[in-house]
Amino acid sequence: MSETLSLSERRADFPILDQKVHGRPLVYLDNAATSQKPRVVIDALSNYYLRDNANVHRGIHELSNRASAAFENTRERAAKFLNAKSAEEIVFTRGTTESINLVAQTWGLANLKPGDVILLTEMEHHSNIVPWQMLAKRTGAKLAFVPVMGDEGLLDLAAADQLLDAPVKLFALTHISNALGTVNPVADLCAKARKRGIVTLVDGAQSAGHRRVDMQEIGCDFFAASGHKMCGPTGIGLLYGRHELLEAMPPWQGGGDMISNVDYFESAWNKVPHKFEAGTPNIADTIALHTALDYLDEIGRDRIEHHDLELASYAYDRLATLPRIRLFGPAKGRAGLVSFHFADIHAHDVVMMADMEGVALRGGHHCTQPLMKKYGVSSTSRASFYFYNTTQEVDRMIDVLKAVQKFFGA
Ligand code: C6P
Repeated sequence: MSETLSLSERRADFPILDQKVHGRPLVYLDNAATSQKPRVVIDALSNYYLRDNANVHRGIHELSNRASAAFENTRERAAKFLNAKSAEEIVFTRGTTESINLVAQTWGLANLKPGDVILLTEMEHHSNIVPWQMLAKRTGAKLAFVPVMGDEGLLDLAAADQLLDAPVKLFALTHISNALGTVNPVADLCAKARKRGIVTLVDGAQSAGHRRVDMQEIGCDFFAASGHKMCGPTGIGLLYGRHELLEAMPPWQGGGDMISNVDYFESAWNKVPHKFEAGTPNIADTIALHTALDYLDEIGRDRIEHHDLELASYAYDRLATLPRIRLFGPAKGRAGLVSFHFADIHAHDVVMMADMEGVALRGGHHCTQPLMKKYGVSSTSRASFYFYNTTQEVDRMIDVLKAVQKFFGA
């Protein structure tokens, strides 16, 4: 990897990376599960609690004004980060999962009827399957899935074309697969859906912190993301929704802040996006997310994307030299993760042995059980990268995996 691509100087911003695990320097390769947090984000959290802590949208005192302004500034910042048309199109949620559930429970319940089709893909995370199954049971709608082709893990786009011609009401698909590293052509697919009047939702859990995600370019109606996967705190996520849709949708949870007027028997709703944010929100984490978004844009999301691709390609090529390995996802143009399976060695054994060497991987079904079943494996091992990871860390992972294979006599 060329020197200009190396973002390893950023490692110093992440105090957690500078430690030994089981006596070995930590190699953190579980970034698809959650990213680490730079010191500026940790400082933003503690500064808020040290100086500004108050409830938002309620008080008239100075601390409440400060907290409210910082909270709403994050909404502006998130709108800019996603290139939404306005901050009103950004709803704060707990994360991708909650964003998708919100759409299912509001837009979905209001719009779906028996026989309507909810189109998903075979590579979706449980968060983009189960809420739709629950909705289908309540409304009588049906689920259909765009097939994934072979171990390369690309969507069957010809099949997608045909499936979109069924009476599809919603097409919900992931931007980047957390189990394969596939990057889906979401802009093309959303354009095809839009032509047929189909509403689209893009699961951006694995993309938002790793590349530019532009709502106008992607052209989706909804986009879901998690702050904790993009250098932000846990417990704060984003739902982008096209304004007309948010406006027409009923609220989800009832309570404080989501109303404009309450009587004993009737209430009127607040304007969007507040209509969808009942109760005291996650103020501190929202404010610290602003810092995380600034931090990512200061590095440059194009650089991060390039770094991800280079590192994942390097890892993929080195992994491919190991015996009895099955690699998942595309060989070229992949996102910053690699998923693999050793014949006769369970992923949990791989990950436990790697952990003893200080290398943090993830082994399991990655919340994509239907996809694992399709591939006939119960689990895979996964290394997922971020801009602070280095080729030296990939080399250490490969050494450890060779030792694992030797131990198991593979
Ligand atoms: N994937 C992983 O290790 P939450 O939990 O709401 O922040 O994100 C859910 C989610 C939704 N979609 C995709 C594509 C995801 O990858 C995830 C989270 C983690 O791969 C935990 S299973």
